[in-house]
Amino acid sequence: MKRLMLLSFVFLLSGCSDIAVLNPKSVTGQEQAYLIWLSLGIMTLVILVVFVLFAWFTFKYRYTKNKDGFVPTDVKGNLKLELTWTIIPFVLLAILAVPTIMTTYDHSPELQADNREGADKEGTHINVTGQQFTWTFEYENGKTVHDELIIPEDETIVFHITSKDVIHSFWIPELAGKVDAVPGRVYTYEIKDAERGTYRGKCAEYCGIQHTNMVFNTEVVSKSDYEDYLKKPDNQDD
Ligand SMILES: [Cu+2]
Repeated sequence: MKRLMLLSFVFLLSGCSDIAVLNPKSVTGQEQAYLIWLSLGIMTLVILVVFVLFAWFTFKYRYTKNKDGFVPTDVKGNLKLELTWTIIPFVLLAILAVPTIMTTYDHSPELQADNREGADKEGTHINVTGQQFTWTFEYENGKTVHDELIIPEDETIVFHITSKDVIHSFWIPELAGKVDAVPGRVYTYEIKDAERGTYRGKCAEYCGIQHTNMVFNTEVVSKSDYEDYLKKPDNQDD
């Protein structure tokens, strides 16, 4: 039975070999993957220390015959130990919090204006609108396209994300983490230096009966191909 459980665990793990989030194709994705590995590293360290101490104490203070009737002396606090187990978690949390907050703010810059036109930041600006059950992408020259996102490689793309109805979530797992698309608000989100390729995008917030079909294709192309693409007419089908 134990072996069976172990085996099924190995099978479960083997499913993890191709996690897009851990194999990112953009600088933004790499920075986010680094945070995942950093937190995993710190958690592993903590769990190892806890488990080793647990095993050691269980063994050391186990019941044996010659401890019969033994009553340990009453200890009233230990400043050194208490300081140690207060300061170490504090330091670990700081190591985790500082890069996480810096990266988060860096990837969601505050701009002078919510909309593409008034934004002060360098890069390619694209308005993203979620609506049951489609994504609309509006480029800098006004070109508007549904469920197909074309972006230039090796550039900073600034998305201005919003929703027309309910909360959706904009997610291209191979390029960057998800961002909520909230009606009445515009969130800015940057994807830096994407590699050329085709990636799946999806809505990552359950938004209604057709939520699963709220997907889009992302194509990262060369800068000249991107310029050519902008000149082509919209593919608006409604
Ligand atoms: Cu959805």
